[in-house]
Amino acid sequence: MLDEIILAEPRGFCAGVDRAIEIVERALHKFGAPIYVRHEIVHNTYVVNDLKAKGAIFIEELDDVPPGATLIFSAHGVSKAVQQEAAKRGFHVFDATCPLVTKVHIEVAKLHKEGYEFIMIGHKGHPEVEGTMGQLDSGIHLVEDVADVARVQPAQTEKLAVVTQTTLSMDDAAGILAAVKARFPNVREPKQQDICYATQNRQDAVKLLSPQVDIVIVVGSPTSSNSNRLREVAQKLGTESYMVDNADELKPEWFEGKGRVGLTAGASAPSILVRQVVDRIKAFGAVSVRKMDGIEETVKFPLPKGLKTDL
Ligand code: 2E4
Ligand code: SF4
Repeated sequence: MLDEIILAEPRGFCAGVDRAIEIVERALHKFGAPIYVRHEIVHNTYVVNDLKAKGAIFIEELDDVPPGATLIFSAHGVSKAVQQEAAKRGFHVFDATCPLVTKVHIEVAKLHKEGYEFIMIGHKGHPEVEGTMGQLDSGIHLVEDVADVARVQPAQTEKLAVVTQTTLSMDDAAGILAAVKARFPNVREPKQQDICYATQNRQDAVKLLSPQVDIVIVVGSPTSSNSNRLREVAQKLGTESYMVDNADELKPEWFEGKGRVGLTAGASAPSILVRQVVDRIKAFGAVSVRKMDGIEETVKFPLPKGLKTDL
């Protein structure tokens, strides 16, 4: 019989997502609609639809942005080529790239000047990977798994550094990094690893939660890397786990024969969706809701110049 819902702590919005959404909202308020956004500001259907309704237009190609428009880069970051093209076309640009992604970009630029080549651990085709790899014309080699590490062919191995996507599985990344270090023993690692605090905290919370429950539900959109990783963390611990974009995707049969339900949300999933999911699981029979103990996040990033004044 369905009994308790246990909420992972922390879950949901991180500081980078808070900031990115606020940049779009403030730009809409200050300059009026339309505001163009390159790529989904964060990978969440609800967030994107909400901003569309307020006057944001989401595009992938700068060709689709009219002259003189205000353009915002998504939280995942952009390549140098996109940055330069936007400047050349004279758009009024605000950069909503998460500062923790920008930190990786800066590290790449700095080490490149010192003559380094890079192994990047990440998922091919993800916009953050395209943005980070696009900080240089060449010299960043992408590895997605341990098998890729055996295949990668840097031009030299004296000056080789590792960078990663910010939202990887901590455990998968550790395994791939070990393979990189085994093949290239003098590879340089980031002082503080690139997987961000929010990714780590949400995965750690799911690790604590999973053994206490019969099923884990992750609120997140299919394109969200960090949300997918949360579902995998629970699954790898042997707990049945599903990711849903909204409450309507919950299937009653998932909860048959289950007692406790663990619930978390990716860094891009708003709390309103979590509340709706809680209500739906209660309608299926859950009787109580409890928050897990967990660390409190206090990270906050400043807004860009030009959007700081109060709404
Ligand atoms: C930028 C960097 O990267 P992911 O697919 O997890 O992005 P999402 O938009 O779901 O989450 C916010 C975000 C943005 C995370 N890291
Ligand atoms: Fe930034 Fe991490 Fe949030 Fe991504 S998940 S937006 S890197 S704080």
